[in-house]
Amino acid sequence: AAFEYAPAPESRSVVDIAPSYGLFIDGEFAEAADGKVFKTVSPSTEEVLSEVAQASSEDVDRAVKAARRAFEKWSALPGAERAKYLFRIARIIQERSRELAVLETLDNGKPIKETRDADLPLVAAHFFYYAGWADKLDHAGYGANPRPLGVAGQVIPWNFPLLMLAWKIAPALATGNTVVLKPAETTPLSALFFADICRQAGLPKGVVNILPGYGDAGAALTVHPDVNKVAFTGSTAVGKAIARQVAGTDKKVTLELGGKGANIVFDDAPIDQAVEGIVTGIFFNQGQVCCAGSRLLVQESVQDEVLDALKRRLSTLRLGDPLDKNTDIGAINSAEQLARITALTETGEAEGAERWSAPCELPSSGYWFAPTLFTNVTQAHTVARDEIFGPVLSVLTFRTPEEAVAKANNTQYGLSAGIWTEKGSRILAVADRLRAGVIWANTFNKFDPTSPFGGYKESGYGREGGRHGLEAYLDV
Ligand code: TXE
Repeated sequence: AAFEYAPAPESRSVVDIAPSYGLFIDGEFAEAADGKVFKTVSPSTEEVLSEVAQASSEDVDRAVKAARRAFEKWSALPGAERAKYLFRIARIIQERSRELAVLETLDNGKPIKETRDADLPLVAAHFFYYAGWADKLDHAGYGANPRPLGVAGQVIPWNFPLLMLAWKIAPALATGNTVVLKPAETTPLSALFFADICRQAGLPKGVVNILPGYGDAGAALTVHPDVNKVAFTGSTAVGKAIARQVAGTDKKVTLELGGKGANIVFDDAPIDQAVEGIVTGIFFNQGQVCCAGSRLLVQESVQDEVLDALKRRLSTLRLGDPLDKNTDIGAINSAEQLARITALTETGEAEGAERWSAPCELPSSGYWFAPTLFTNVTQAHTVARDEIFGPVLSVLTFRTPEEAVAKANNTQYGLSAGIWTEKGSRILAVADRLRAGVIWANTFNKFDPTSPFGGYKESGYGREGGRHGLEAYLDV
């Protein structure tokens, strides 16, 4: 096949990316039935990293058949035996975490600091955590002997490719289901490395199948008659389309969709700490986070102080080569996503919101966007309502806790929120009235496999993580 493959500079020599990859079906790497391939590029340089087989509905059918065959044996294994495989996978992830972190950074564009310190430790932690449940399902509170559903069709996005895979695959396998997973088209590589890890761990053939491809393959997977459970993380539009398609079937569905999280800063908050939390809330992973704190609600009396400190802090962030350990802000994942962010910020300016961008030089190749704030924002502005999914923070103000709650809840979404205050009683009172699945107090974007995660309203339904995450994969 014709492809361009740039030999790796020294910094990437920890990971050996092959010039081409197949689909992973029934324990083997295979070409797509129609022979189609697509290229995956590094968003920070636009170099082609590899050429990957592109699944079609025929491949989906092959993979679902393999997963169905594997289900009979896998679901009949004692939980303690399934746990051994999951523990083994978790340990191999730890052993290969340097390689996986570099790979994820190359394919996604996010800083190595994040993949090394956040993504990879969490990926391993999810496999360890759910491995621990595999032999304790009778004690999970779902009655004796809860049953797995069968074949899980899982479609994931590009913002946390390996972590979203872990959120989906670890609970599915622990509960005795088998999996066909489609990674996002811009980030297929870490899922294919994970396929290799499944082989290394001796996981029985067909228990995990990985199908790189586009939305058509995702759609074919979610509607496949022999898929019993659909798990989707991605845009609200596609989530709704999936819900419509599976309506009237017996498939169980969980959807984790968009968000427009409010980060609420009260006047008694420790300002320096809050500023760090605002930065983590919206600039972690370039803001490409479903639970990002993309709306800052700051109490009017401390607005100037918070914004001055925030602008000073943003001026110190280092944007550039994501493989550099000092980089804070990496590349936007794709040209399409950059275009979406650009269009929404242009709308913000056209509607009269005031734009400020951190002074930083953007590299000449790759997809980049400087950390940006919008002030003078009203609730009617597009930048206060639509998910931007980029490093763009919209700042609104409030006077009373009641007004803060009303504004925070004034959104179609309901995934996350943050509260910054010294008063414990206020944290509890405000959190109680926020319609969001995850609420952080005096911190933001903290994740843990023991905590259920998921949304209210148009952010979707179902929970992933924790004991609740088991329920999505069991007949109770
Ligand atoms: O999402 P898509 P995109 C939001 C965010 C972003 C916007 C668009 O606002 O700007 O969505 O991103 C697969 N049936 N989020 O276009 O298309 C697709 O191949 C089944 C928030 O990347 O939803 C990919 O694997 N699957 C979100 C996955 O769905 C389909 C994370 C997500 O892609 C499909 C990502 C179909 N008809 C984007 N069409 C979050 N919740 O974190 C596409 N796909």
